[in-house]
Amino acid sequence: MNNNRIERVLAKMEEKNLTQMIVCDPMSIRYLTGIWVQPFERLYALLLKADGKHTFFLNHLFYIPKTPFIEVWYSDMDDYVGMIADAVDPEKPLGIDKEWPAKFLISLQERLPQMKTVLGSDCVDDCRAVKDAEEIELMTEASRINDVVIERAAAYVHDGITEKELADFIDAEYKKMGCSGNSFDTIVSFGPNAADQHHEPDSNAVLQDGQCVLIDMGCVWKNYCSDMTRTYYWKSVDDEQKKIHDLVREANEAAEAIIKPGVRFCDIDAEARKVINGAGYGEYWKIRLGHFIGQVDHEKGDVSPTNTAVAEPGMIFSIEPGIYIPDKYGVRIEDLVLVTEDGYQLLNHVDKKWKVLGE
Ligand SMILES: [Mn+2]
Repeated sequence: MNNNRIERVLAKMEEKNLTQMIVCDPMSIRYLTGIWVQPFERLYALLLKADGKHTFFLNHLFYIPKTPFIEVWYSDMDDYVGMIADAVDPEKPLGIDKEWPAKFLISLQERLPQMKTVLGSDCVDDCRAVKDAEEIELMTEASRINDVVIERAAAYVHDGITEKELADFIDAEYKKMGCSGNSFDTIVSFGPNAADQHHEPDSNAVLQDGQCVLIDMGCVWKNYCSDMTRTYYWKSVDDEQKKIHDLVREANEAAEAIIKPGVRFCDIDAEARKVINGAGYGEYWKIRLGHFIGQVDHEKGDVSPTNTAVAEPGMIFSIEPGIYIPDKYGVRIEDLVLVTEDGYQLLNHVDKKWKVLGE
């Protein structure tokens, strides 16, 4: 159990006048308790109470060590929603995890029609957004591994390689480095395929001279994710590709340069957009600049024109501007950034200038 983290969540609940809340996202529960259960369709919930009397609802199938919480064990034949109804205070609002299945929530609402239910996940998600020292160490290591593996991948590119072959190489390297897996399916796209931002590596796409090689990849290291994108060029690069690459790199660096505590996310986004829009390429970049990351690749929080929240020390998010020209090519340059007490620190260190491979 992580008392610090639970205390932080209880403080957020107090701000929202919540005295009770259901947490069910297995990653949120692991974050608070250190316990990992994959419940699939079964009910799995931690009921947090302002008075510290937290209750864990567990199916006999779940195999976990003894916890410091009040444990309520149920079988598949029990009235488990009724057990939750007995444990909550129907006179007070109940915070609900955004991941709690409607089959449990609506059933509970039908039993306790007088009880108000409100979305409560922000209490946990806003804590998860600000990483503590242990998490920062794990995410720094996940990004260090990503730096090593992308350099190996760039060196592995050869004549006749397909997107799928390069993606498989990256995944195998992660395994060799001891990663438990990928934070998302590795993206490798050559030439025109790079205009498709979430392109799936194709076993028929063979690398041609002069094409760009966009690699967007992330591993999972001790439950924490990395995420980085670099764009390379095979055998040669033309002037237009160089110009677009430099623009994206400038947008990436301009945005990163202003990051420090107190800066609004919309203003970080605007720095990158100024560079790309100013050069007339705005129509080729229509998505947000970045996303938060932690136990999953995309966590609550983003770097976008509509997010007026401010950066705080300990937050980790991506900065990933791009220019995507349909039927031609795409360029994306992505780093993970950690907000420090007086500025920022990049978690990725791979060079961002355009680079020709195979020369
Ligand atoms: Mn990303």
